[in-house]
Amino acid sequence: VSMLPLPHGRQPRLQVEYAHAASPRALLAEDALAVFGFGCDEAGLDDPRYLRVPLQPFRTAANATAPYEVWHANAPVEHGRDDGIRWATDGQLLFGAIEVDENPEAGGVEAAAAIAYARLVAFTRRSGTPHLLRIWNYLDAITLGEGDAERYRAFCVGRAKGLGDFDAQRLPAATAIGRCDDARVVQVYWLAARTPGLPVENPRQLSAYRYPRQYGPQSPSFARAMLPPPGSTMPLLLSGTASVVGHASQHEGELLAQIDETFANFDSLLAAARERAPSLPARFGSGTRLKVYVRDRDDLPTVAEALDRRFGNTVPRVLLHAAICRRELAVEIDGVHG
Ligand code: 3EB
Repeated sequence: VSMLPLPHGRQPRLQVEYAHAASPRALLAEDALAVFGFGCDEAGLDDPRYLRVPLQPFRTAANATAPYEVWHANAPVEHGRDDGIRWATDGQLLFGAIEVDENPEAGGVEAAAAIAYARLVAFTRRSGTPHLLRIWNYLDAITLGEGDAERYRAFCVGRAKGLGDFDAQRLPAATAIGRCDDARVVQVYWLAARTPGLPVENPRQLSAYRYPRQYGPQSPSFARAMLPPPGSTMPLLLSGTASVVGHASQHEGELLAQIDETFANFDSLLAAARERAPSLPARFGSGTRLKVYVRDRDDLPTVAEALDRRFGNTVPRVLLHAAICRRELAVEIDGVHG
């Protein structure tokens, strides 16, 4: 890894912004750790800090152009490419991204996930920022296949293999979502830090790493949320959250009830996080950013209206068309809160 030594005196800083711009280049300021463009027709940019996320954004009359997501850290940010990984760091935080093609003759999605995670872990461990805080996983046709042959379950097996020996109580927060461009490529991007964060579990939900066997041979490897390292200027990192109570999906076929249940899960998760970080606001507001993943394209306007009713314009959010990893789940939400 050719990362230059960067000043360590400062505390980690992360600010997530949804920004409209004619091109992502305009958003690559000196403090930009990462810039994300959503959708399949997003042209993009050849810079290690720029990542095209293959999920179609929902456009409304008021939101004719899709926003970019920008991660601001401490300037200056160093960036580069190593071993198929694009990375950027300010010495406190690391953004990394890897994409691994699935080869059906060589293990398919399971092997691609194992390769992606083994390289992610090796790279991050030998960097100056070895502590994983948050991981996003995007894979195609996530619920294709029956029983243990389902692609999400195979992904979970590959992820755990790539992670190697891990302590379930120290897993990062995560999202695993279906991309919708038919590309059989596992895309993984992550945020790591020089000092460890504190994983938070949700008292309303069984820890995902303890899910029973009925959901697959390998339970999903993630924490429900991650509190940032002490002293940092960073939000709480919220994992993908859906209408799951205990380990069971709730309200099959009832979109609005699933949304309400998801926010009930967030209320409980925030209460758990506030036991460790009392200054964290108890409710979502102007310091929150949400990404809302909606399985059926036709549900997008209904979800947009439900969020308008709940939050008005107080909580910045992006709606994305993306498949959830259980067929009965119509919506999943992740984000940051501070
Ligand atoms: C759930 O609660 C919904 O496998 O990384 C949410 C967030 C979900 C992350 C993952 C899966 C993952 O089980 C699914």
